[in-house]
Amino acid sequence: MGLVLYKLTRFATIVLFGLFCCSFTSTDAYDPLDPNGNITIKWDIISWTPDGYVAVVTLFNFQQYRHIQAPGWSLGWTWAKKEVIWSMVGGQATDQGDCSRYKPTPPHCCKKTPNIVDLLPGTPYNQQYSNCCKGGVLSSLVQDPANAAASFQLSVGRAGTTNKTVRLPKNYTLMGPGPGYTCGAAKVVKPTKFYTADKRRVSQAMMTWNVTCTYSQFLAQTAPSCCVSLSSFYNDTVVPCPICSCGCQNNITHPGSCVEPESPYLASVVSAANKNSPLVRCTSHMCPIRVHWHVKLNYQEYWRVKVTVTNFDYRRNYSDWNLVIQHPNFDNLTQVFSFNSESLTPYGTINDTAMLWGIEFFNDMLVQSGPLGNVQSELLFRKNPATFTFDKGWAFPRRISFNGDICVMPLPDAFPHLPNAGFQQYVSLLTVIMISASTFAFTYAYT
Ligand SMILES: *[C@@H]1O[C@H](CO)[C@@H](O)[C@H](O)[C@H]1NC(C)=O
Ligand SMILES: *[C@@H]1O[C@H](CO)[C@@H](O)[C@H](O)[C@H]1NC(C)=O
Ligand SMILES: *[C@@H]1O[C@H](CO)[C@@H](O)[C@H](O)[C@H]1NC(C)=O
Ligand SMILES: *[C@@H]1O[C@H](CO)[C@@H](O)[C@H](O)[C@H]1NC(C)=O
Ligand SMILES: *[C@@H]1O[C@H](CO)[C@@H](O)[C@H](O)[C@H]1NC(C)=O
Ligand SMILES: *[C@@H]1O[C@H](CO)[C@@H](O)[C@H](O)[C@H]1NC(C)=O
Ligand SMILES: *[C@@H]1O[C@H](CO)[C@@H](O)[C@H](O)[C@H]1NC(C)=O
Ligand SMILES: *[C@@H]1O[C@H](CO)[C@@H](O)[C@H](O)[C@H]1NC(C)=O
Ligand SMILES: CC(=O)N[C@H]1CO[C@H](CO)[C@@H](O)[C@@H]1O
Repeated sequence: MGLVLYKLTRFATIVLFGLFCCSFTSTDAYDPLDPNGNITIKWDIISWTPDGYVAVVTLFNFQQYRHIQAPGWSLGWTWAKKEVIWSMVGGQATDQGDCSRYKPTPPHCCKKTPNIVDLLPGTPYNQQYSNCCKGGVLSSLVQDPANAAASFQLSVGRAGTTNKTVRLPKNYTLMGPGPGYTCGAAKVVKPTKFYTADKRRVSQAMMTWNVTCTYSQFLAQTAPSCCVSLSSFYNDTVVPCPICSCGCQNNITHPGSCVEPESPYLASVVSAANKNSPLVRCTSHMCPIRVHWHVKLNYQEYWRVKVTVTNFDYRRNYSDWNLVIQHPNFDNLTQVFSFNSESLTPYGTINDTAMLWGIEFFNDMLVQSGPLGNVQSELLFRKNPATFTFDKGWAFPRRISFNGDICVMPLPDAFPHLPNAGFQQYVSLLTVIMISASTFAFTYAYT
């Protein structure tokens, strides 16, 4: 009877865990941890010119934890009429297009579908615009709100010269830097008001429109780029990342898709021409990033976890990396020793997710694979006696993402378990039911 009940609850937990994880890997643009996350692009016409207007375009990253890393964003659109860009500051079109019919000075860009990128740091002052020139890098709202916006200014010709004759550009595209963002149609909104620094004068844009872009990992069509491994003080087993989490080693179809650390060719391959493509160390998971969660210590009122993020890519440094981790005990996170942390609470009542990121100049840069290619920190949680247990893998995270991409987890069945798990069924039955119930509540709330 006891055994049957035990098996039933165990089965239920596994099923619910399954539901739980699948509700997260769902492929639509909606992110339950960041339901309002978007990048909003705002155009403010600040003055009219004889043949068009001068506009300031600003990208705001309203996403909690997804940032845009090097080589940065690029923004494209389709002009509605025969507009040209006479000049730009704080950004540039990647392709001038055919400007042969303009003299004496050709426009900056004559393409019907211009594609704009940010300028690089160190751009001369006369080509800068406020918030520009960061090489297209945009921080996330939680990690660095001051650097979550970028702007450039452009002077548009052959366009309307009143708010009745201007046609809004269509078909906005945003790369960040890869695919994944879809942009909606531009919408005219109330003109932006600009205040002087002393707030004693306000001016306003001639006309303003907004475009909202949202991210979907499905559209990005990237293979997973990160996986999770687990261990604990109470069981010697180290549960590795699932095999082929991010792809399989395949010498036949992809020779050279990874490199062995002892390989005599390592140095030459790493410095080879194609520096932008990843080059991962050969592992069974083939991921560029592995997050290891080790349940380290058990105190009377607290317990302690060590989190290590390892970079297996020989060609890539991750600046301003971030982790988002979900575990029910994050409502009582007491101390994070060497990362920054902030709780992400999309639903006020469920406080189970935290964002962790590096400390500036200390470990905000996760350098390329090698002896220094990792960052680590310990987390101290206060136990809530009603829910705390080492049983049934409770101490392990429910979900982890690195830089906004979900990491592949081992199956709950493989989690290290207490040596005498089978004999604790009566003691832990209530706990199991509570976990199942709360898991169910999460599943319900998040789908
Ligand atoms: C974009 O994000 C902002 C800030 O979170 C939010 O106010 C706005 O409603 C969002 N826009 C859309 C279309 O979701
Ligand atoms: C255009 O300007 C007029 C007068 O300032 C204003 O009433 C109208 O709402 C504006 N239209 C748009 C689309 O901004
Ligand atoms: C917008 O882009 C889509 C796909 O690239 C294309 O089919 C469509 O014709 C474009 N619309 C305009 C107005 O350019
Ligand atoms: C337009 O975008 C700006 C800046 O992102 C935002 O403050 C404003 O609320 C947006 N307006 C609408 C109607 O979404
Ligand atoms: C790939 O090649 C290396 C070296 O030639 C070999 O050690 C390794 O076992 C091979 N891996 C597979 C999956 O065949
Ligand atoms: C990564 O950073 C280290 C230390 O700052 C630097 O030596 C190395 O060249 C960088 N590697 C890449 C691929 O950018
Ligand atoms: C969530 O938990 C963290 C860590 O204990 C705490 O700092 C934060 O205030 C909590 N947030 C809410 C909305 O309860
Ligand atoms: C440790 O956990 C593994 C499951 O990952 C299990 O197979 C093994 O029996 C456990 N070890 C002990 C000593 O119970
Ligand atoms: C033991 C303990 O501190 N429990 C607290 C955990 O967090 C929840 C919600 O923040 C509190 O209600 C508990 O008292």
